Amino acid sequence: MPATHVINAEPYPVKFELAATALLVIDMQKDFLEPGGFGEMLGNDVSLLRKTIAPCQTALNAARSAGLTVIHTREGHRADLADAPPTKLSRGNLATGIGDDGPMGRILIRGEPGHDIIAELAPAEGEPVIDKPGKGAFYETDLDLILKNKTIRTLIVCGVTTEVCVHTTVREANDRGYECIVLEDCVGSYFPEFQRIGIEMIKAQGGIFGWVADSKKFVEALQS
Ligand code: C5J
Repeated sequence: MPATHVINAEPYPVKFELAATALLVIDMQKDFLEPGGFGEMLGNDVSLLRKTIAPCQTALNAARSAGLTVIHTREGHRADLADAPPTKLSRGNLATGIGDDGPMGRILIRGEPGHDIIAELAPAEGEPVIDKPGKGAFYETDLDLILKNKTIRTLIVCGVTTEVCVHTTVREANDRGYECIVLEDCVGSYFPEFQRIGIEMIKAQGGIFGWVADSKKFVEALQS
């Protein structure tokens, strides 16, 4: 019998099977969560995202202890920027934009210190890290292939930012037939109203994009 758990999510409780579930940690990178990165260059207060770190650690530890598949993503580009659409590069008329030198190296460039995942949530040995050029984790990556090969059907979703890369990825996953359970305290936005509405949009209309729970409910579900 496969190990099945029930999470007390909204809009209604939902079952997930351990062997068919992955924890997906989206873009918990220095470039978004630490001063001097892409997030700050866009004019944001990065401290607003930092409250997600402790709940993400709780979810990550619980997932690892339960033997769940854990997958991390990072948004970023090749050093030569060949994979960055010109529209993305020019957007915002930024003084310091993608590819420019910043305090943590070149902004949003693979291999630079700012592109790396924050130390608190560093990937463990063997956990896949998906480098994505877009907002969605399925766009031009091998995430779908990895999930299919592992026969994953349910994604427990953490990361930043709620209305951008988390939403885009959840929508992509939804259209590909995955069940998404977003942990509300593990996802964050620079805009409190976008956080609230972003969460509402996922669980509205009977769970149009999936379910919403939190790190505590996730731990309780794994222990039940
Ligand atoms: C953004 C992301 N916000 N990871 N990226 O540009 O959400």
